Amino acid sequence: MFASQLVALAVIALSMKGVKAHGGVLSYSNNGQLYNGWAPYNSPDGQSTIQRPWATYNPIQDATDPTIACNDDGTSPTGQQTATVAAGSDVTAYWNQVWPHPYGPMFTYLAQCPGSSCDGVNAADLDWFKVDQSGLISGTVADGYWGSGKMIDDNSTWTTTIPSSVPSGSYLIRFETVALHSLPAQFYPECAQIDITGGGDLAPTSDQLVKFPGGYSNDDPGFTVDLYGTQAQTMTDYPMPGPPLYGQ
Ligand SMILES: *[C@@H]1O[C@H](CO)[C@@H](O)[C@H](O)[C@H]1NC(C)=O
Ligand SMILES: [Cu+2]
Repeated sequence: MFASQLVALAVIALSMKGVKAHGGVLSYSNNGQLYNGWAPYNSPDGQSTIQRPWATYNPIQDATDPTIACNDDGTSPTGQQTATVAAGSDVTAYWNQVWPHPYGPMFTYLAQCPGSSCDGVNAADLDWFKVDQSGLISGTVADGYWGSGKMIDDNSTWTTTIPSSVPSGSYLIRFETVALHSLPAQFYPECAQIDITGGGDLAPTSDQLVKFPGGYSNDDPGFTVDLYGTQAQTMTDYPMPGPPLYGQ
């Protein structure tokens, strides 16, 4: 995609939404059921959703930001709900349309909560493991096809299969898109509460577990890559940030 098309997309998003060309995960689906997300610009009173509250459409631009786990302070409101999700099933996250940033990776993380519910659990206290990622799919870092480009092509959605090997229990699921068209990188993470049923017995290993903040650094090559530099024009390997993928 060319810069002029990017600008055109941004202008469309701007005029349609009346807000900046940013955003986040607005809803989810699993097994044919749609779950509305948190509405960050509405009053928190009476909101009841599986999503953890989040603060703003603006990106986080510090990989060690205290809100990098879920784009908020990590706590749940009184109306917090939890979706029951079967291990092995697909969870889809819907970003606002049309997502304007086609250059950058996609990630999905899970974190198990210590008790029988994630209610009230601070997302920054949890140990997260990565269950899905998509970086540079084809082409070069300069103008290739990225996970976030695929997300846009898929109706601004990303679908992750909950591994059937994951132990049953209460989890936060963290969908994230990272935009690299300007630096510092733009992080867009949001989280939802799910109870995974019918799971397996493969716990993540210690090297697969990270805290947020903690799992990312502002020096990670995958977050400092310059799309407009000479090197990017021949670079076809994108260094995936974060811990190694679960189950491999
Ligand atoms: C695309 O996503 C929107 C929500 O953002 C949804 O209302 C619509 O049904 C989706 N379209 C298709 C073809 O799935
Ligand atoms: Cu944006």
